[in-house]
Amino acid sequence: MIDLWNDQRGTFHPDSALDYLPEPQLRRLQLQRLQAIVKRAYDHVELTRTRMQTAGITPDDIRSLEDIRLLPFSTKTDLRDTYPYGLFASPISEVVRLHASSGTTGKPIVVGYTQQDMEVWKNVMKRTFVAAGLSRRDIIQNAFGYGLFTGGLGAHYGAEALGATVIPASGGNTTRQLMVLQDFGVTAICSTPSYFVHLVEVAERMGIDFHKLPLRTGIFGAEPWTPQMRSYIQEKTNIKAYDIYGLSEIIGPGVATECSEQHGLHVFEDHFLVEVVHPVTGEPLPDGCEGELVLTTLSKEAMPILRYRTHDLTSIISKKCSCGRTIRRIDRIGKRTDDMFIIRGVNIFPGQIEAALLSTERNLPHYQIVLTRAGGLDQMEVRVEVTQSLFSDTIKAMEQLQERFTKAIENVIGIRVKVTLVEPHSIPRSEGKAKRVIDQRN
Ligand code: DLL
Repeated sequence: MIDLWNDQRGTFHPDSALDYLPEPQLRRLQLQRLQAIVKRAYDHVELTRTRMQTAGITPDDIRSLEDIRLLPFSTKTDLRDTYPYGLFASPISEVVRLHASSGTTGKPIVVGYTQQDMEVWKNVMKRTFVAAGLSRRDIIQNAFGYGLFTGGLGAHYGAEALGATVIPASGGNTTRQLMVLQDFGVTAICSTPSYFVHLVEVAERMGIDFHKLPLRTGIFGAEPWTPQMRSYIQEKTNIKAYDIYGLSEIIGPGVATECSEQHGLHVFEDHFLVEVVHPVTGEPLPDGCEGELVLTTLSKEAMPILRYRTHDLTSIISKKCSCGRTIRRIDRIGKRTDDMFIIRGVNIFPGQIEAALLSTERNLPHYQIVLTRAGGLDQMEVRVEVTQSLFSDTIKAMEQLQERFTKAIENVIGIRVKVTLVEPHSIPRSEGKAKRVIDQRN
């Protein structure tokens, strides 16, 4: 008998049928949904209506998918300016869930979901797990934080809908996480990649051998991580590590995900319309060109978002994926437009530093980038935590290591920056998103 829950290829699942729609059908569905969502936002969201009126357009002007370019962009500032419910297109009595995401300043942004939005969210997360080869037979430890953050509950409902056994571990309490991991037969784990690396490190100190555990899949996201970090995780723990992407403003996790090919992230295009634009001019860029990801929700009732500037940098991969999915892929997101800092005229992204450090030492260093300002110029220091054994080694060995890191960073960014080796465990660990950059410039 064919097991529709998870066939031998580990990819097909009835709920994933939309991943394989013939392209013309997918585009037709997108256009229908786009027209409906633009009308919904125009009718129910004052800010959208005013913007569209200023631009001289009405929902009737959206006749093709390309017409999306007629619509004005929306940004995080819009969510702040209309805090908390100003972008809602549904009365609060129809909103069954709220989440919030902390911004860099002051108040968080608030996002809402109707019952129908919850169904969509559950469905895209289920498809995310299926793409990673998971089925109802899996035992999933969900170490994304539960609460206002979308990661915990988003993954939870999707995993339950899949029929898998979900352990709502949430983030933190590392010793208990490791107990669960060892004792509950866990086959898959969800967390930020940096928290998983922390788990691995603590497990090592406790003498736990990942190779002896049934764990085989990691679902990681919510922060940028490098291909080097993926290799480190996969080699160290013998699991397959998948990248998943999403953001609260659009739905939470469940916007895009990797499949078994681990080459780019499939966007759930039946629910999210993807564009890549020039980060400065906002002009659309051709497939394959790196630019800012712009997303439009195609089915979100409570909070339809049109042409949202994510600040995340990526490109659209138009080549068909060998997994057979027809929904297009975006490249993994390694940087954001607002991540970048300029040191001595050179544009630098934190991910470049991580890649350089990992190319030097096979054992993953914990690191932090500290930005300061002296004499009007930005300065950067890279603090790298060394392992116990290295730390107790000779001064000469430490100096050599420091020079290796400095050189590796110079090779990547083209300038020499200060590298400081710091004691083991002196860089704070995060239960959720890692804080890689400490900005002391103001
Ligand atoms: O981080 C939603 C999420 C939860 C995604 C769990 C994946 C897994 P926010 O807190 O609103 O939502 O943060 C969204 O995080 O704009 C990216 O800059 C970054 N981000 C999320 N996933 C990835 C990823 C959740 N796979 C912001 N790679 C986004 C790189 C990511 N950056």
